[in-house]
Amino acid sequence: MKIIAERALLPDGWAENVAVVLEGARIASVAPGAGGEGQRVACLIPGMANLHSHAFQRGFSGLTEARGPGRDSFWTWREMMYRFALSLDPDEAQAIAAMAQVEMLEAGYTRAGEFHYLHHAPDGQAYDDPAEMSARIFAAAAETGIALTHLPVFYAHGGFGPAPAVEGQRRFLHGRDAFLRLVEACDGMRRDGDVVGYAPHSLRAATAEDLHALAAALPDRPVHIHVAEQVKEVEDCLAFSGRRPVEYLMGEVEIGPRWCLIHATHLIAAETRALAESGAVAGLCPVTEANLGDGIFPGPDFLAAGGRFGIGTDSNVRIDLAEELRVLEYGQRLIRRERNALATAPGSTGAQLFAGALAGGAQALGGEAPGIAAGAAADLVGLGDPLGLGVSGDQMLDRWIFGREVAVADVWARGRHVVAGGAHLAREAVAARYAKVVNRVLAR
Ligand code: NGQ
Ligand code: ZN
Repeated sequence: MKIIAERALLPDGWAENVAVVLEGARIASVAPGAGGEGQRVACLIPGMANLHSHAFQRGFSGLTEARGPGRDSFWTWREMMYRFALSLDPDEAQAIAAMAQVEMLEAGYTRAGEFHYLHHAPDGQAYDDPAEMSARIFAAAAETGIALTHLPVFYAHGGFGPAPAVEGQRRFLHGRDAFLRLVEACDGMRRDGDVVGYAPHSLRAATAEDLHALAAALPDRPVHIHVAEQVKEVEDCLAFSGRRPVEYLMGEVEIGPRWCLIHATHLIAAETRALAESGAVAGLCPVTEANLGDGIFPGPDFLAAGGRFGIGTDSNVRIDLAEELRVLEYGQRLIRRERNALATAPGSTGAQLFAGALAGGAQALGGEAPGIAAGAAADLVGLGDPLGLGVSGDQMLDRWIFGREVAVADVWARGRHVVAGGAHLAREAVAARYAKVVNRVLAR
């Protein structure tokens, strides 16, 4: 398979008339200025990593946007989310995950970091195969073609203290030994290019002792954790430990480049600096963070300190890569009353956001270094230029992220041409199954 890109974002910058030859799951050669016959794309960029997803939550997108009797918050949303989570069987979870993955690929993501905690049957008992629900995520990925970094979640407690888990959390819970067996089972499900990491859910769900034990048992893997997303979590952590969440986490375990701190919204200056200097990735999920009313990450200070970030679709309320980058930048503009707030050097903000998220996302998900180069994985996104604007590569990214004319047209995931004309090839079948499941769940 040969792609001819009018412009392509290569590791050392934009090039024109680039011939990219794919062989199986890899890029065989990249030749700028070559032209020739092949599948033409206006603009070719590397596929992005979506570093944080809870696939099942795609199934109740749009169902929590009505006001309840009191003041709504993250915590009232979480109650509704738990009720939804308790109702899903494995077939339904797989159908929803496939829909989410189809939309991720259509958005330009070629790898999903699935932060997976819906482990057990609705009554809280393990399935006959305790890894059943993880297997469903892998099965969805086999159908859709997305590369997976599967992050089985360790969830043992209901809050700081530790407080006992509540009834609504019963499908999430493990002891450490059973959890390690789950990770091992997931290792056995990997396809070529898949990665298995792990994720202590949060400082609420895992104690410092849990973190130590897991780090010792599972070295050399991506480790993800939710942290400091809500002010209440900061207050509860202070009351419990006298320290703020990120300060507490970094004081308890060695945080380095294998770590990804999801949200890390509420930081004081010392935490921002320490997190940046650790080499860990801040896993930002701007659309979900806006939807849930979390707050705004101190992006410019973090970047100025050399911090690394990636982006995730988290609740999957809306899966749109360009929108994540746009909302990330707009949050900063609104709070700082500035423009181009997350660009660290003169030049295209879209290109800098894209490059930052590309590098940070790949680091957080433990995949290979991304990039359009011979020998690299063939994870590629073709942006279309339907108006024939013929603009520069940087302008294509800025118009895609901030404007409307440019959109994802083609996606190759591990060499498979899964999105053409903006639509995933399995979209119809996956969407039909998904619609049935949502209607069934709503009727319960
Ligand atoms: C989750 N989601 O695990 O799905 C969480 C909510 C929690 C986000 N934080 C539950 N966006 O943090 O306890
Ligand atoms: Zn999350």
